[in-house]
Amino acid sequence: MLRYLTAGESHGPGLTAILEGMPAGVPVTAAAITRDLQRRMQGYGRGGRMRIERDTVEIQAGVRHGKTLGSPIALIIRNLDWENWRRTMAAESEGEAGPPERPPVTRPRPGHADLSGGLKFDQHDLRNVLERASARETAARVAVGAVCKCLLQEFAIEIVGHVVNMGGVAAETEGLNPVEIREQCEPSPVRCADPLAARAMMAKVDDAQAKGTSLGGVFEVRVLNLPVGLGTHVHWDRRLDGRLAQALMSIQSVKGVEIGPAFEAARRFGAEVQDEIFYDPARAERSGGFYRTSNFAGGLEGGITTGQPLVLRAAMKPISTQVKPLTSVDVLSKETRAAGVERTDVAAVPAGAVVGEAVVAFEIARALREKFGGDSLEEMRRNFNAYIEQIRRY
Ligand code: EPS
Repeated sequence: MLRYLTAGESHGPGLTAILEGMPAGVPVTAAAITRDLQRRMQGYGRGGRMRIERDTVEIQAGVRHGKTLGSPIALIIRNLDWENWRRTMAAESEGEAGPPERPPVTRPRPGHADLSGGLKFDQHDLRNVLERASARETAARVAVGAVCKCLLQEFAIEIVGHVVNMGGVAAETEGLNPVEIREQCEPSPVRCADPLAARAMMAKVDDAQAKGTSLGGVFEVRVLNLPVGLGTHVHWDRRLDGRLAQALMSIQSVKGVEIGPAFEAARRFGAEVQDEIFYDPARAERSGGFYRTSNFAGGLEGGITTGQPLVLRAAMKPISTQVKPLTSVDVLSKETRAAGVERTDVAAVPAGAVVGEAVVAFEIARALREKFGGDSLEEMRRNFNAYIEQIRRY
């Protein structure tokens, strides 16, 4: 089984991830992982932290001479900001480390994990909660996802994440194919394939910044070239729709997930929103020649891939830290106070799209490993090819 763990605080020495269950022989380079880490750092609306960091990965285990060994893969991303937080975030006692550079955090921010986490873990310095709740942790997930993308690439499966709405400004991407979306969103400062909308989104970011507030939005992740049959209908915790939703929903700030045009389809008659089935053995190699001319299902039926592109959308609420703070209560004095202000981003939806790619890459890689197994890439590939042959003969 493919699984991973991450560890690390936002202003601690760094982030660590361990990914286990990759087959041996998959080409993986630190450069490929670092490329995605740097994509995650970008985006109009990012704050001061991204000017300090230069996220790069160190591969500590599981890869030799550019290929996976089949053993656990350990990845480290160092926090350059750690230098400014050594005493505040020291593992040693205050006596040993010296006085913290910053006072304790006692005024919880509405919307962040500060208060719920402080009460639950019985912590009165809310830094003990917010350091791990911070979206900095997503750098570790992006590193894991980049390794998973290396596996997916061996099966010609591709992933593209892009921003479709920011602060209420909608991108117009009808008529663009995924290759065009990728080409147009990659150089965009807001990772948006519609240049007109991108400009309006940036103006909205400026507006939010001037008002001392933040912006949310919606990003979309598409997965192409999937075979039919990943995931299963037989049990709730192995349905791929459920797993993908959980993966996306667990990204900091995400409050909603949609598969295909789910909320629009819910308003229409059933006959208008199913994907009718056609057959032509010359096309749709990865779905046995069966094909559809629409994709209302977003690439999943019964928790199983259909062979159509996967289309997933996630809604990010505006980041909870407000430069112009909202009302809160000091957890020590219990008096009404303005919420604490931590350094923050105005908007992180473009980064969210990169994190979305990563968590989806992991879930697809996991589903592939479950279906095709194998201890080496070659064994996995044989199993994959035999299956494609099986559905061709179906
Ligand atoms: C982030 C690092 C954080 C924030 C942001 C995302 O760094 P710092 O707190 O030092 O500025 O910029 O996280 C949040 C806004 C949040 O509320 O968690 C990153 O690396 O993506």
